[in-house]
Amino acid sequence: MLTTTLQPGLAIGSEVDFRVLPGDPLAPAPFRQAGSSVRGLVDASAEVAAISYRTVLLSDIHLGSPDCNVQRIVDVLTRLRCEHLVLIGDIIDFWKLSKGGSWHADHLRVLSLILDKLRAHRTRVTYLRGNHDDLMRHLEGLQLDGLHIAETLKLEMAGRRYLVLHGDVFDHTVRTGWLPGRVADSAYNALLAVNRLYNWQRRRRGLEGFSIAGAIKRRVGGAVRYVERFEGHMASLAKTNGCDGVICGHIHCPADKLIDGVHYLNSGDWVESMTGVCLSWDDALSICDWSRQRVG
Ligand SMILES: [Mn+2]
Repeated sequence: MLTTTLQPGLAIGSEVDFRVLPGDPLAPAPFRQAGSSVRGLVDASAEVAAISYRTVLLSDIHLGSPDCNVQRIVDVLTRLRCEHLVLIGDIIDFWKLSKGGSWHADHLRVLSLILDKLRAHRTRVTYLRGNHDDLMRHLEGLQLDGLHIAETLKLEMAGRRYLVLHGDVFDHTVRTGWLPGRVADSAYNALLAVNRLYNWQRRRRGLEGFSIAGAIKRRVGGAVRYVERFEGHMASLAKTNGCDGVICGHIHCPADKLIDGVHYLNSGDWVESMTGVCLSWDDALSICDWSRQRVG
């Protein structure tokens, strides 16, 4: 089991191992070079009807938070068909709910849609806990029909072996010189509240929403270094666990890059980016961006 003292170099446990094998092993998709943002990102907005992938990995939906873009995730889950859905933590924001939060019918609808996938579509669903839904840790190891609850997962996709986990395990290390966990969370929440007001004004002027936190993570020194440290730790964790790649969430910063020979993928979130990692039926792994699709 993971603890807060885990360091890169230690193997991790409590994993569910899945092997995703295409009918014909195709050459793996070429990696993109390291960059500060998601390049070559698939614009999923063009897909107006069914969204069909072999495997879809989503994280940081934050149900129960006023900052969750719940209509967008409802829209995507309604149209999504896949063999395997991996939820990489912070799906339900119990931190927010413990302070009241914001829970309405659409938040429950997200959970219903996920259960529908299990029941009606025979989708395999793997739920990996995050820090905001750490309560799921108590259900770790549960396997019920197609539902698996675990801490980490190893997936073979596109000819490579990926370690999949939320990514909060190094918070105590990564945040050194930046902000401690709960303080950072409060500062982030305050920023999101300002962002909500700012976007409300932008939309009144007919402009698209803008993520202030996203801009800070891309441009402000301390935040940029935090993101880089996080990504480096995740890449070394993948290596020490015998994997060629890592897929995580947590920092709300979608990315697809190569770090020290490790393929680093971050699925992003449903607060700022509206993205996920998707494996197509012809075995291509990419980040899908649903931020610009029309909803409702
Ligand atoms: Mn998190």
